Amino acid sequence: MVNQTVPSTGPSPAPADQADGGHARLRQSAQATLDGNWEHDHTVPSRTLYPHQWSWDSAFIAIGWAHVRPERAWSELSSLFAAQWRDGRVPHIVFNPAVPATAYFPGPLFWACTEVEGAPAVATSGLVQPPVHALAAWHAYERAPSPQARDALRRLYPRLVAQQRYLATRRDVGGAGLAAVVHPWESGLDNSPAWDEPLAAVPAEASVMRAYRRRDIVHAAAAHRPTDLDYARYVAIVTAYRAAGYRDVGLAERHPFLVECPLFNAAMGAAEHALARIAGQVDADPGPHREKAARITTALVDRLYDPATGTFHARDLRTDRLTPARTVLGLAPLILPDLPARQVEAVLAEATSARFGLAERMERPLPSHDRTASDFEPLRYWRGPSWMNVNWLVRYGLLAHGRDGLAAGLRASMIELVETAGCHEYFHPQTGAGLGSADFGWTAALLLDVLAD
Ligand code: 2M8
Repeated sequence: MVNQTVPSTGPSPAPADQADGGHARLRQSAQATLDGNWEHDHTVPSRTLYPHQWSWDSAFIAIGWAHVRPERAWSELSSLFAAQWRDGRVPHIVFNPAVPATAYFPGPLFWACTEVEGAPAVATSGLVQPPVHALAAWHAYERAPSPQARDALRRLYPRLVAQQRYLATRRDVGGAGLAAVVHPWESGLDNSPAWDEPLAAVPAEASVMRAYRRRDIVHAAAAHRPTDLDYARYVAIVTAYRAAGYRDVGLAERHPFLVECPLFNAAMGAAEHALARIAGQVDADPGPHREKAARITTALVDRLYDPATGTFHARDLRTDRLTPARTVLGLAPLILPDLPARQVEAVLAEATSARFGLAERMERPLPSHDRTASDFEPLRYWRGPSWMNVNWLVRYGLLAHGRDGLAAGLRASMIELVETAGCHEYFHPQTGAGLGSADFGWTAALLLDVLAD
């Protein structure tokens, strides 16, 4: 047994650290990252790689701000929703006009959205990202409730409802109650192996990228990013959508990439659950949100769960087949509190298998792809590395289903990872080394959130 009276010879933690479970410095460095990325009314994901506002980044970042400067959480979300299109879509990028157009590819000139009817005056992209905003808004409110926060929630509520309406109507290309993503960028997991099959069907040559200047590989190693062929296809899909004026009517007949993603749709269902709770605070009716949530969960299980693999997959609407990759996307439906017990058990079996390694004592957080797969790439972006946001979502789901021991194991591994490597964008899933951008927004924000529990 350690004699507590013997003075330690190692560096002793500062008094504030002792009072904070040893995490005061970690918390300070996470807040410093958020402060450094703050830009008048929003937070950039990274000053180098992503110098504008990103949609789902802002949602996760708002959760972190709620712990340290709650007014910024609401500014983050309201600045994003100020760029909402008339049809309800929340753009995946809101461009900061003060940043040179060439700082990020593809920039505002490539998207050419300000000319599109129903787009806002500020330059944006024409795509969306997973609708995690209602969940984030509710979580931020619960973390720091106040009359000001409730007013902000009240102002946000109709915009969150319009976002859901856009996805549930214009994006229900498959006609079964799920939303389709029209570009891998919409999934947020850009080069996930889940998209390999549908993406391979998009005609493109890597050589077209000679006509453009990728900015990402100026700031990050090319081996850690999507390939030129991936980018050629990303550009081809945007070009097709842009040529159609970013209209969704007729997508099934003309668009080259149409996929139902398990994470995206789980977020859409979780958003209805969150809206039901928000409705209770803003004098609205929670009933319709609960009904919509139940329908989304049923559709998700019917269409994206494969009893043969015991996990959720993406459905390629162009072939009407599930794509075979077993990625971390398949674990995301756990965030639905009404996921049936059978699917909960199956997803937990998948998560605790050697593929993902979830355990009450685990060395590293979940990877983005099956560790045992032949196409697992530990350095390349969403094809293997660990990311804080998907780990946060899975932990949220574990807590929702009362799996506190597993949630605690995941939390400890997330904290240890960032404590050792810093607030990086993503991490080597075996060594824990930091990859991509340093000082990354959602890593800092979600660390603050898990530290608070
Ligand atoms: C990454 O995506 C952008 C395109 O949207 C890119 O690679 O340039 C993804 O990790 C995405 O999930 C994230 O929202 C964005 C900004 O952090 O970067």
